[in-house]
Amino acid sequence: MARILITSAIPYINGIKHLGNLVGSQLPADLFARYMRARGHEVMFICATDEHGTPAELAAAKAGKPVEEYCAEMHQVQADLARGFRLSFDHFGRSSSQRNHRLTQHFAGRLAENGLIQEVSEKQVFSIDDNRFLPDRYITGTCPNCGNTNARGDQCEECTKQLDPTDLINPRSSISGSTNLEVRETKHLYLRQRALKDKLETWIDSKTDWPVLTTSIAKKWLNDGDGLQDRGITRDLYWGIPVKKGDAPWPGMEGKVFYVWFDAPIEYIAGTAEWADANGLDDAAWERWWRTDKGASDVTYFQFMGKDNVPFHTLSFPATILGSGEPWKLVDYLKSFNYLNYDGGQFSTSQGRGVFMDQALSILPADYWRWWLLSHAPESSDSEFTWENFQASVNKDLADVLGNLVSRVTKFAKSKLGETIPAGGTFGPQETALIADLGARIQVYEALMEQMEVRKAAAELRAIWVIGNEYLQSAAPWSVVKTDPEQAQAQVRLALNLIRVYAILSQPFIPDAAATMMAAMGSEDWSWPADIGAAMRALPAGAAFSVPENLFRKITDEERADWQKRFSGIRA
Ligand code: B3M
Ligand code: ZN
Repeated sequence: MARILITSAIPYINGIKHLGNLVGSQLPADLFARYMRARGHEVMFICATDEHGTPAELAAAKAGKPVEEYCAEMHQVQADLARGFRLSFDHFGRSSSQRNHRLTQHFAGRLAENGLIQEVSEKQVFSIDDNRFLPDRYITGTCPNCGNTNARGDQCEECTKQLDPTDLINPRSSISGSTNLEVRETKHLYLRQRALKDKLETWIDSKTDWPVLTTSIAKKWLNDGDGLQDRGITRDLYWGIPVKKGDAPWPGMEGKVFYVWFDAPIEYIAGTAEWADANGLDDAAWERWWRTDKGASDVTYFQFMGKDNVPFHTLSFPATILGSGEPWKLVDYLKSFNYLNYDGGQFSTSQGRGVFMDQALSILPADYWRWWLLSHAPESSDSEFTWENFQASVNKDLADVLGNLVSRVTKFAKSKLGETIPAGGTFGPQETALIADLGARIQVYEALMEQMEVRKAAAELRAIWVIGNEYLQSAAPWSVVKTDPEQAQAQVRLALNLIRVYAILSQPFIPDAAATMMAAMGSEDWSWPADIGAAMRALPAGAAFSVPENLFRKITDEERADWQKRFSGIRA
């Protein structure tokens, strides 16, 4: 049994996430966490809301609420939606927690002791009309790297380059749109990433098994232009973690807060500490996941995120960890995703374009979305959500292939052989062949799940469902029952066992349907079918089973057209 730490990029607090956000981090992380638990490993799966910085302040101002109140409310909304999508976090924390305050201040203190913090008196953009500094997202302009005219002061989302507000061409205030800006002097802390370049490079070079998408982005920014840049880690903002050196005040930095991207990844650690607190456990309980001197040396750590988050996780956060000089766990494997597009354009939170998590659950249960999103995860390239494709996948994969098998088998068994697992007959060559085929395919499925090849794993799972249908089609117990009732009993017994095995294999993708299938088979035995021959004989003859409610319904053409229209515009 291995110990597996999994974190998903923590979603910004500013509003409900769209399906593109979901499939880029939280959902595949959940798939992996569920699979690893199903294999009997000890899993710690952490996510949180990212509550600081300009996104939070801007959204709270727009909602007309104090930022603390806005964050508390939105955290609850996001936590409820996560539950709705069956995201199985061990803890869903808040980056504004006291745990994160203390840890962030601790890391800053350590970095300062190690000579890796520089106090810089620098020029920042000040908006005369807004009467304030414009850090990060408070400023918009043209990216000097790729020409995107809507780049924000901290990063260009088009080309992923990390930026400083003063890098932008034709800058304007994100609050008022004003271009009446001037540059003023203010003091800030810089993390001396340059001094850590060699360490970072050696570490990244050691990650030979990382996906190309991840390492290419990391290398690009490591060697960009004149190399890795030192980064400002403080801001002139009200909302955030006050700048302190550990527990001590930081002279000259009064009234300033840490930059959101400095404290956000530290929340992965703080979130685990919040988990311990919430469960009445001591510090040792979370430290054994994070401190290699306190038990974490046998932990394997996986991160999941969209590609725009990769530079922060391959350079900035590791710089914090390495620079601390303390034995904190570094990521072992970083799985990143491209973008999911929406019906001929982009999903966009700022423009309200696409389908958002609350809207999705209001029209169909979580499993329908989980299946489509995961089976179309934007891995090797961007992918696109269209309503036609969604309808086709749900109707074919879920309703025709899996749902139909379950309902056909259980209904036939009940009407012809009664409501218990039939005892008669023995498995013949056809059954033996199916079991062998299943065993081979399950091995492929396991390998793909372990490699986090999400789309390919979904395709393999679907293939596993298909061979069950093919078996039924050719075995045809509904005909055999007339001539050889014993043989029909063996066939049905096999098919009912198959439903249980499908529940176990499918659970990471479609947990609700899997639970329904398992309950219908009258079993609670979720143990992984490592020995498929035994697993296909697991249900005791004579035990009761039931016919489940229809597992999946089909999406009609009218519904598809209706939703397409309803979600074509811009969310109010
Ligand atoms: N909140 C960006 C995002 O939601 C950011 C991720 C933080 S991960 C530490 O895409
Ligand atoms: Zn750019």
